[in-house]
Order: sequence, then structure tokens, then C-alpha cells
Amino acid sequence: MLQLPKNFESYDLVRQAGFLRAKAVKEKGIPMVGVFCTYTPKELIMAAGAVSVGLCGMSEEPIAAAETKLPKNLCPLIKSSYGFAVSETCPYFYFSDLVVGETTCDGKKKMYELLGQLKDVYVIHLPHSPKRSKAVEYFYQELLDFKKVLEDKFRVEITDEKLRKAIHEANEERAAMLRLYGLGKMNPAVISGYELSSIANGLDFQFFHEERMAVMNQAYQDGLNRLEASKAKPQGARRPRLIITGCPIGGVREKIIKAVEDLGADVVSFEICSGPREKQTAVDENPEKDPLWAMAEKYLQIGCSIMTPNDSRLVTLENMVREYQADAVLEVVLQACHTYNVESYTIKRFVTDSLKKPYYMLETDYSKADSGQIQTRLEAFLETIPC
Ligand code: BJ8
Repeated sequence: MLQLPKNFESYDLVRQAGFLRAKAVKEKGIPMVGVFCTYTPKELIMAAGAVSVGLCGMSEEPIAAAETKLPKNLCPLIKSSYGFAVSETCPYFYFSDLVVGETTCDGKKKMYELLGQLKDVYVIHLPHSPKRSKAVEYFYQELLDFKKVLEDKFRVEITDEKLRKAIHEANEERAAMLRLYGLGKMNPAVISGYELSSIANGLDFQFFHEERMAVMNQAYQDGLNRLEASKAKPQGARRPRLIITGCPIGGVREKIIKAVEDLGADVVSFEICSGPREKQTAVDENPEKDPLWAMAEKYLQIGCSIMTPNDSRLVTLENMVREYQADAVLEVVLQACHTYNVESYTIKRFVTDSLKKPYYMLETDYSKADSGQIQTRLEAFLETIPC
């Protein structure tokens, strides 16, 4: 019988429900693997018969607990994630049998060492230059090692057949999410960026392929229905169309996405990790190809700023600005995220000089203290956008 945390009764109803849901999955004998990053090869976790669940902290609430061990001037995503873990307030960390990290940014790498004092943590090593001749081979070896870790931990064999099935399902999910994001290409928009980001965040806590597909397909159908209904209505004034790029924004959705849309603009897409960035390339399902090799090739195409150089981010951004008919690009950098912060210079130059679009960068954390200031700065930026 699995135990709930000792403070369970003091948690609010939403959190209690999260614990009970996770506990129910575990009680069916299904292992749970906590993950942090888009580079996590989720197909291997699926093929091992486990469910993966996102552990990235998106709330300010546990940061005080984290700061008893971590420095204050650290990325809020890292502090929030650690704070939830150490305070036993995250159901998914609490019930994870294994936590998987990657060697992405320095803050996360060192935080994983501390998490290892609380849970079984395995860190996958990434090559940091995806174009080097040995990069795919190196990552392929890492995937082989991770496969062995999962097999030993959960006493299963990950056959090629199971892996190909998982790859197929993960590709279906990528295609379904891309199709949903494609609603943002409608002009005028039929779904708000805030709604899209809520759906994307919620998918992290849907444990099974069928559930995730049902959520995405339903949301897509709702969007089509709205499109149909909107044809009969007179069109309002044109709203500026923005793409948000940069760090993960789950913890700042209210003060940025909601604020932008309340100010009269549309967030039509996201060049961030929960957006089309990871989904635009599928794992090659060619039966002649080693599935792990195909995964290594696919994952190294993700354009995260922890890679150097990170040219694929520029290509993605250029395509997105064109396909989503964006009028401007808004970059969000979480405080103390050095890789995105430094890279923002390159992004700014690219957007303004090559794409000839307005660009603005906001650096923020998870607190509400700068909400008013952000609102003012967004208002000023939106006024500069010709449309
Ligand atoms: S693939 S974006 S999920 S590393 S934690 S780098 S914000 S300082 S999250 Fe990420 Fe994977 Fe890249 Fe995506 Fe900066 Fe904070 Fe580090 Fe962060």
C-alpha cells in the first residue's frame, strides 16, 4: 500500500487530487518516471511500460523552501522544481520511481545532484555541439545506456518492437500537437495563445497516449467549430500577431501571455519547448533503421540555447514567423538563464535585421512583483508594431 505524504491533509483539493491520481496509476503497477526536459527520450520510457511526467516547477510557492539549499540568484524554474521536491508538495516527484535529468544548463546539472539525495536520479549526457561528427554517435551510446538503466530498474526488456510502437505513438502525438498549434495560423486567430499553452501544460500530466491524443483531438475540433462559427460574425479590428520565443514559460503565463492578449494582441505560437520546436521533426520510422539511432538524430535537432552553435533555432523562428504571419517576436528569458540571455542578442539581430520584424525581450522570474512593470513595457512594445 503506497503512503501519501504526512502533510497530505493540509494540501488544497487540486493538489490532493494530483496525489490521488498519481497514486492510482502506481497502484496498478505502472512505474512513474519524472522528467524535466524536451531532450528526454520519452519513447524509451513508454517502451519500458512506464509513464513519464513533467517535473518542471511552474510556481513561486516552493521557491522559499528551495532557497534554503540553492542560491537566490538561480533560475526560478530550477528553484521551483527543487522546492516542490524537497517540500514533498509535488505528487509526481513524490511518486516517481526514477527521475531523469539531462546535462543541459549548469544550474540544472548541479540541482540534479541534490535531487539525487532524495530520489533515484539518472542523468543523460548530451553532446553540446549537435553538428560535430561524433555527436549522434555519442548520444546514441547515451540512449543505449539509458535503455539498460530502464530495463534493470523496471525488470523489463525493451525490444525493438516495443520501441518502434512507442516511436509511432510519440510521432502521432507530435503530429496531433502540430495540427493543434496550426490553428494559430488562422488569421484572425481562433484560439488564444493562453488556451494553447494551458493545453500544452496540461498534457504533461496526462499519463497515457490515448488520453493525450483525445485531449489534442478534442481541442482541435473545438478550434474548427469556432472557425466555422466565426465566419458568420463581422470581423473586429486587426490585432498584432506575436510569437513568443525563449525559455519555458509555464511559470509566467499569467503575467506575460495573458497580459499580451488582454492588451489587444494575439500570441499565435511559441518558439519554446512546449511549442512546435520539438514537434516539427519526427523520429524516422524507416524499418531499415536502428530505432535508437533514429531517436538520437531526431533529439539533437532540438534548438535549445544549451547547444552551441544553436543555428536550428533561427531556422525554426524564421519558418514560424512566415507560417504564422507574425508581426513581431517577444522573447522571454527567465532570470539567471545565461544561455537564453546571451543568445537573445543573436535572436534580436536575426529578427530585426533579417526578418525585419519588431523584437522585444523581457527578463523575469516567477514572482508577481514585476507584473505592473511588465504590463507597462508590453503596452509600449505593442504600440511599436505596425499591422
Ligand atoms: S530543451 S529549454 S526543457 S533545457 S532551467 S535552460 S530556463 S536556466 S529549461 Fe529547457 Fe530542455 Fe532546453 Fe527545453 Fe534556462 Fe532555467 Fe536552465 Fe531552462
